[in-house]
Order: sequence, then structure tokens, then C-alpha cells
Amino acid sequence: MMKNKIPLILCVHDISGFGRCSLTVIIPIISACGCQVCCLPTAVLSTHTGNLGNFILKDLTNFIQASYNHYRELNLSFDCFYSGFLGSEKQIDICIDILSDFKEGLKIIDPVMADNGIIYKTYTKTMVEKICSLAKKADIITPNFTEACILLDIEYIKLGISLKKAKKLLTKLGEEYSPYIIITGVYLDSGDMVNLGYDRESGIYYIIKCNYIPISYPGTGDIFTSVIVSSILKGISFPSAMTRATRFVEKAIFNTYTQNTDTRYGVSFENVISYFFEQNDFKDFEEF
Ligand code: PXL
Repeated sequence: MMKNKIPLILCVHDISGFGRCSLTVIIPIISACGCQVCCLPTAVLSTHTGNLGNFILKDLTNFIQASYNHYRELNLSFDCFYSGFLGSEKQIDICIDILSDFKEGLKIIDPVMADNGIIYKTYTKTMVEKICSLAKKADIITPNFTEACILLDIEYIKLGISLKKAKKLLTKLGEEYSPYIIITGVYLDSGDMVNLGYDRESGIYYIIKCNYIPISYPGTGDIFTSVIVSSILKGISFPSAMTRATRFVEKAIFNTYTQNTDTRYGVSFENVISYFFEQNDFKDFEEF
């Protein structure tokens, strides 16, 4: 990449007006990390789909195909394709099509479809199958633990798992999906909550312990993956990007927790976003 060129990321996500998830967190975080967002909104919602009542959803399937064609006419060259929440089966097909023709940059798929053992309300069985096909086109996937179980077609494991089992899951995801794997929110039988990574080519497995707060907030995965995407495009190594994303999410969640806000309103990241302007070496990951 040309020196000083700002990496351009094609962000294929919904925009949920209220509730701090998808594009309302992705845009500020990627910008703060020094990358440029090009939005391809998959749907507009009044709020996210997590217990905020009767959300309104406007599907933008036709819009995304036409917009992408327009970007091609403009000869825009993207440094990265980054997708998350998708609103319809056809949309997932469009993403698969875009990726078949996407030779230029990094492909990061966050296979958004479930959390805490439960599939999101708007995801049909066919959509889940298609998300699995889409994930096979990625360079990096960032499932949470529930999504990792779905990708591997195994039952959600509620109890803590051993490191040996965790390694098996990562290896299998590497074999079936993409060269780089990150699984977030893995509960170990030691009682630790960790984020795990796997670099298939070098065969290295990474573990980052999280300072865990037992409350979950929507949008956490979008914050995490946005930091991963932009850190990697800015030349930060895979394990350091994982550490940076983990520490930022921790800081934002701690800040939210101490404010005692309604968990459905998402993570209060706004007053800790200066984290990205501080120097840090992000070296506190371990191999296992
Ligand atoms: O953060 C994932 C996400 C994205 N978009 C919408 C959601 C969710 C999770 O609940 O509902 C609309």
C-alpha cells in the first residue's frame, strides 16, 4: 500500500438507528483507527433486534447490488471487504458474488448470526447456511463462540471447554473456512473468559485473557472486529491486533458497566475512544 494512503474499507452492515451496533459503531471506530469507511448498508432498522420492542426494518437488498455496481463504475479500489449483519438470503448471495470478483484486498467476514447460544430473530435457516458459505471466502473470520459452534455444525457448549478442545475447534475452522481465525468470548474450564486466534499457515494458536464482566451488550462484536480490520490494514500484526481489540472492548465495557446503563443501549465507547490515539505495543498475548 502507498505510504500515507488511507486504507478504504467496504463495510457491508446494517444501520440500526439506536442501540450502538453495526454502522453506528463501525464508522467512528474505523475512522478513529485511521481508515476510511465506504458504507454499503444492508438494511435500515429503528434499533437493533435485541429486546428493544417492535423494531422497524427496511431491507436494502436491491440498493446494495446497485451501489456496488456504481462503485465499480467509479473504479474504486477497496483495501478491504468487511461484512457483518446481513438482512436477507439474496444479500448473502450478493456478498458471495462480490467476493468472487474481489481480488484486490483483505476479506474479513464477521459471521454475525447468533449470540449466547441463540440465533438472531431475523436469521432464517437458509441464511445461516449461506453465512457459512460466505465465511469460506474470507481471509479472516471473527465468530463469537456461539457462531463458531454453528459454523462447525456442533451443539452450543454452555459449560467451559478445555484448551485442548479449543485448539481442535480453531484447527477445524482453519481447515473448513479461512487462514486466520478469531473466536471471541470463549469460556474455558479454568474459569477464564478468553479470545482465541489461529494463524493456519504458521500453525500458531493465540490466547488473550479478558478481564471479564458478566454482562453482555449488543454491538460488542462489531466494535471488536472494527478494531481488528483497521489495525491489520495499518500494519499491526495479527496477535497484536487481537490484543488491541480485546483491551479496547474491555475498557469500553468497564466504562459502560460503571455507568449502570440499560444493557440494551449498547457499549458506551464514546468517552474512551481516545484509546486509539495512545501509544501501546499490544504485546500481552500468549501462544498455546
Ligand atoms: O451487532 C450485531 C447486530 C447487528 N445488527 C443488528 C443486530 C445485531 C445484534 O443484535 O440486531 C440489527
